[in-house]
Amino acid sequence: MAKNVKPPRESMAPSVVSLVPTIYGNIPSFLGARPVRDLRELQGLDAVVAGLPWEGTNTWGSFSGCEQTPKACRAASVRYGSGYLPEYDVEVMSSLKVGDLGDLPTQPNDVNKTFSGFEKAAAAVFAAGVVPVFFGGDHSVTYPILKALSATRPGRIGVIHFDSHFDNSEEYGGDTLARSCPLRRIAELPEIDARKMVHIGIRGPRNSPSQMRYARERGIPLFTMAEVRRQGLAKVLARAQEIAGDGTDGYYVTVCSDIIDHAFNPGGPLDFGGLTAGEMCDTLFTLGQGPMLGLDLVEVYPLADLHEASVHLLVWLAIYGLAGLAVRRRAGSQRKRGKARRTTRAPSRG
Ligand SMILES: [Mn+2]
Repeated sequence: MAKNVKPPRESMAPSVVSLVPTIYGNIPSFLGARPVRDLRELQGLDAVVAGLPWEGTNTWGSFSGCEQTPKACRAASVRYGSGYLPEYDVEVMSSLKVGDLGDLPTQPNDVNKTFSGFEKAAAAVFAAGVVPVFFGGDHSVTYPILKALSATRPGRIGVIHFDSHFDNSEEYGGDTLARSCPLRRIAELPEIDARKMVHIGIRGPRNSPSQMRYARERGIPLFTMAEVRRQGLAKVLARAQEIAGDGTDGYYVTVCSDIIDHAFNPGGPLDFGGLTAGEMCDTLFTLGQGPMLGLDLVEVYPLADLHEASVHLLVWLAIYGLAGLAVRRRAGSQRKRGKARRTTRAPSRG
């Protein structure tokens, strides 16, 4: 690292790449976050970014390469300096202690070994009380994460799922851990109450009647995209927070990029009629301000991503989610300070 190079003082200035710590090879850490080389270094962090560079069974033609998304997102994040959002006057990197755990190891051709590694690392993140932001990978990666999270808080986890698809198939070509199956595997976990899961934005002809039946049978609340348009997004989000937060310690948010209309998501799946990019940014800012226990962003294909538009979009979504978390933490510490002041000022009753 060049010693005579000064870091940019303007938070909007792209970080001087030579000053951003690398996470591996020549890949910078996410928004210049502190690299976390050992799970013991998680203590004291507010949030941690981690890559889940896994692609299992392919369910449609050329949609692949999503194991490259985490490193593409890290490289793209350099454009956003410290992650400042003027519309909310929040600067992510000065408001939160964020680490970058790098990419979790995978074992090609051994999904079980790979997922048990993901689960173990996620368990350490949750045990340290740190909010993870995971970059997939395909959507199957959400299952080991929820397995780890629900084990720490049996029966007390909500799940808010944004997707054009149910992703609740029993199997795909004999693979029960394929990208079209994770929501079913999650609903089957004994520590998960399926009625505290919520599907939002489901639409279009890449779904099947049996998937709809499964959601109904298990009592998983469903807001199709038609329903989102009818009620309005704000109302649906408020209702989803109520459902996923009812009697739980909080909710986990999983986002398939095809919740967003393909017009805004050229490097994601070909699904139309979805949310705009801006609507999804605001959505994550809103959910981040609630008891969000973790977030994943999955199914972007860098090899098909013209101008890296979808990769940048995922970075934006992560920043908006983290900004929401920053607002929540700020409100929390103000409450704590207020309480401490009241306690010191309170007249002695002894
Ligand atoms: Mn999807």
